[in-house]
Amino acid sequence: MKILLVNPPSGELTMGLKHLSKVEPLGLEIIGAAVPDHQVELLDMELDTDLAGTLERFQPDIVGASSQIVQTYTAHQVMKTAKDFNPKVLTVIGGHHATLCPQDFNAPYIDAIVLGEGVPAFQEIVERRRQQRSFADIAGLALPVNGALSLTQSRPLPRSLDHQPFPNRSLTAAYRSRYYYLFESPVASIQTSMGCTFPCNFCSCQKFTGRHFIARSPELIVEDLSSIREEFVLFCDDHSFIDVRRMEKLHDLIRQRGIRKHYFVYSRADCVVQNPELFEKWARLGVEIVMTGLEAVDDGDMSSLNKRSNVEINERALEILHRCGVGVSAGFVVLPDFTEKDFERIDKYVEARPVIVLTELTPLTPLPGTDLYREQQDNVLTEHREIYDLAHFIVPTALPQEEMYRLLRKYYWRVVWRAIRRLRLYRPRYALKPHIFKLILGALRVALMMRRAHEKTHVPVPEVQALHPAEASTAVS
Ligand code: B12
Repeated sequence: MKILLVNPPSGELTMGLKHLSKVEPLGLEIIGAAVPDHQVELLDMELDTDLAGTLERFQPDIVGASSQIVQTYTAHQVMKTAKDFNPKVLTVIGGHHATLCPQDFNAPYIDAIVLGEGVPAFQEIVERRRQQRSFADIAGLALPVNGALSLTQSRPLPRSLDHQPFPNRSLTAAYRSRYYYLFESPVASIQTSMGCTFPCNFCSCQKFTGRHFIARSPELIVEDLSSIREEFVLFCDDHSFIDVRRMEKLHDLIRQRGIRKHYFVYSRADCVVQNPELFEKWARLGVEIVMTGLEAVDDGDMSSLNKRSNVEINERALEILHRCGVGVSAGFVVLPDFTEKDFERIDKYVEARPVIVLTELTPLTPLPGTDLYREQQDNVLTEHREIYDLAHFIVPTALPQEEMYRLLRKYYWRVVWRAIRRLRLYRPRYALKPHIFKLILGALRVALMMRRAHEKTHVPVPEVQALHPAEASTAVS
């Protein structure tokens, strides 16, 4: 059979990271690799929007799309276009937002919604389709039937990710030279684990796996890594370092294999503090930047997020990473009651700590499916999924929204200049990358969008959404 996998573009109203990075759709590369007996193509609509032409040329039997929240409506468009093109095409949606909020995809032109890690369910769907049999007894699906969603029996979480095939990176061969992540290009992604066991109330990743950490064996990761041609590798995990012994072993295997690459990884600050030697070793192995949610510069703000960490821990983590010669990309949550004083405090904090090369200022965003969404559901200003991009203010703020975006712009410019200064000191090779022009244009675009961002919460929600109002779903278990 012919299977077309589509990464829908993020929505037009979406701003932020989408203008500063383009990264391979790793989930779809894994899904594509899981059905090796079939002819698979991957259309990354972030870089090629010709869906109609691809359908016409390839004539697929199955169209599968992925879904982050900001892709909700474009994913609908992909599914609808495929069905309109040929009603016999089987349309399947999977991915992060479809898992947390399947009701957002309850539409007559969507045949199946895959919940959670998608490999076995997709293999079964393809096999049943080949045999022209029903999907009703495939576990872990939501099936739109006569306007309602019918859930099949739940699929137990996998114990590890070792059942997954290696991603088929040849599916994105045509795009690879255009992928970049902030100041790095070309870039490849790898997944070494999924999920996080901590209960931060704003995070949707822990909900995706019901607060379980699901790991891939170091031996398999090294095998996958050794097939990657790009020098810079982004770890697409929620918290790579949660299992310290696994990361020790992975480190040792990478060293033994003589793999020399540069890495961008995620870790909680408390994990750095508990394992300084491990981070020293990984720094020597090639970790350039550790991305960590510091979240706040005072403990009161931190505890409101159920982060189970504190400012003292952040401080010690920064010292350790500084000593290791690793840069930090620090995320801070912009709370709804912030005034300019709070932005200024974060800015001063960052200015005084040269190890922080990048800063993210993220408006508190109740992502559907999280505990925060449940708490704030009656308070959200809009259900428009395109602006649930961690860059818009979704809940009412103490200051007028226009003022909040002005402050966000003002302090983001400081972030940009500081990043340029610090990266030149820290990692001089970054300054020379040719895709820097894309980054500059992206940053200007975001700055322009932020000027009008306060108006976006009033944009009417597209009909697909209005028909199926979202309520938070529980994690798949
Ligand atoms: C790498 C990454 C990015 C990359 C882009 C990756 C890409 N090509 O789409 C960059 C850095 C550009 C990025 C940007 C953004 N991201 Co991002 N990103 C991630 C991250 C860290 C890893 C994604 C990944 O590769 N995972 C590994 C792959 C293997 O898993 P997967 O994609 O989920 O696929 C599996 C299943 O979902 C399923 N599946 C997926 N698709 C399909 C399709 C079918 C047909 C089937 C059957 C199954 C299936 O099977 C796959 C194999 O198991 C996740 C965190 C996370 N836990 O996922 C956040 C995450 C996805 N990002 C998120 C967000 C909010 C954003 C941004 C809006 C803003 C921001 N500040 O990050 C922007 C906008 C992105 C856009 N589309 O425009 C949120 C999404 C929340 C949500 N509810 O949807 C996440 C979950 C992080 C979070 N903070 O909560 N991101």
